[in-house]
Amino acid sequence: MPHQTLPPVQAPKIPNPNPNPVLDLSAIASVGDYEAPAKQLLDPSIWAYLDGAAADGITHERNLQEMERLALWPRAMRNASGGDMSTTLLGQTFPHPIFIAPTAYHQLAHPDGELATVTAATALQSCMVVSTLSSLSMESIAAAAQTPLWFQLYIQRRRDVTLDLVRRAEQSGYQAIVVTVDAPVEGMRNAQQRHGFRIPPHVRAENLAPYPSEPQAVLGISDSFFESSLVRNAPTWDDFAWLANQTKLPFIAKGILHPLDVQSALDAGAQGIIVSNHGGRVLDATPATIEALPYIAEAVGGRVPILMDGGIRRGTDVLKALALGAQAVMVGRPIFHGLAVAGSTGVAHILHLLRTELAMAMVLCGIRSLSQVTPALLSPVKRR
Ligand code: FNR
Ligand code: LAC
Repeated sequence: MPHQTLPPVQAPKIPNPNPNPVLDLSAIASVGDYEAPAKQLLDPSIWAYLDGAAADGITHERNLQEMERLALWPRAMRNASGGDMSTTLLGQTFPHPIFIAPTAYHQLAHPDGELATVTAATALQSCMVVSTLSSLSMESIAAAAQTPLWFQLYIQRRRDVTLDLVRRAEQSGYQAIVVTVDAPVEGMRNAQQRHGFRIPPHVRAENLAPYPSEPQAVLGISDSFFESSLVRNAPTWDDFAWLANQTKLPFIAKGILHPLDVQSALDAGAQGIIVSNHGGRVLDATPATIEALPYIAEAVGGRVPILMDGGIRRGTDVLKALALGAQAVMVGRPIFHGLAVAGSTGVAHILHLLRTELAMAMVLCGIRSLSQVTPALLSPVKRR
């Protein structure tokens, strides 16, 4: 029998919203294709913040490289019709496992900021995790959302302020609190320093605007970092546990990389774990998240759901993370690339591409449902 010719799968072309003649957006076919035009459009110091990583960027690169080294091991002739990509977490079913990671200040990339992002998330039915440091208020983002929202919490120095943030999230309909546990201090942001990055005056952390600003620690040459207020006031699992007791919303710990931290998180009341190294933006020289994931999955032992972020750029990456024990993934930097190039349309297109690629990879691996995804989907042979 002759080969049947498959129709080419066409990504919908997006209209060029940029009058900038230097940019040819007609060539955008993948998530990665958004990066170069985004860089071209943004001020170099803004790019250094949005796309940058800590120190030498080794962890960030490793997230991408280790993902590439893994190989899917497809199975043939297994019909996948009737398949679906839904995933159930914390009692809630999501139509697909591709979530938007919490990231600060979307207005740095596009004037519509988080409103553009949440519109895209709604269109593609993605769960969006809204950052404590969003450039629009969590209330205004929620008012525009018709998709599940989670609120990412940076525990503040003052407990009353932290609690007020949680109450506001409850009142505006957020369905979970994601507490970021891997960034008590900022990390060596050398790219930002080299470019003299400052948050421009028209952008601010709108959620924190009602509260007195926290004093900035300035470290003199002979001051001990360990004794600085930053380190002295850094949150601990006790704060997490105290907070988790104040609300009915599920608490999820974001930024777990070591399997020995899993029990501490669960003891403190975490009902979900996000394997993350903050996209390599805090501590450089760590394992990639895809390397840490199987160890954490083993430590969790199915007790709570696991999500992973860092280096998700393809539908096949989603499948790899799911094969190693995640139930969903989150995407960070590409959201900014989409925002910078085409606002809401760009973000929607990025989510659409990832979702389509995941569906295609499932069909090609003969998988009908994400519950059929197991470690057997990965080949033991890795790229060197
Ligand atoms: C982040 N990230 C982040 N995480 C968080 O918990 N709260 C935050 O406010 C931010 N802000 C933020 C800003 C920017 C510009 C970036 C790039 C990232 C980390 C984010 O949630 C996620 O862990 C990584 O971005 C995932 O890696 P990829 O997808 O960027 O490779
Ligand atoms: C960052 C902080 C805001 O990664 O989490 O820039």
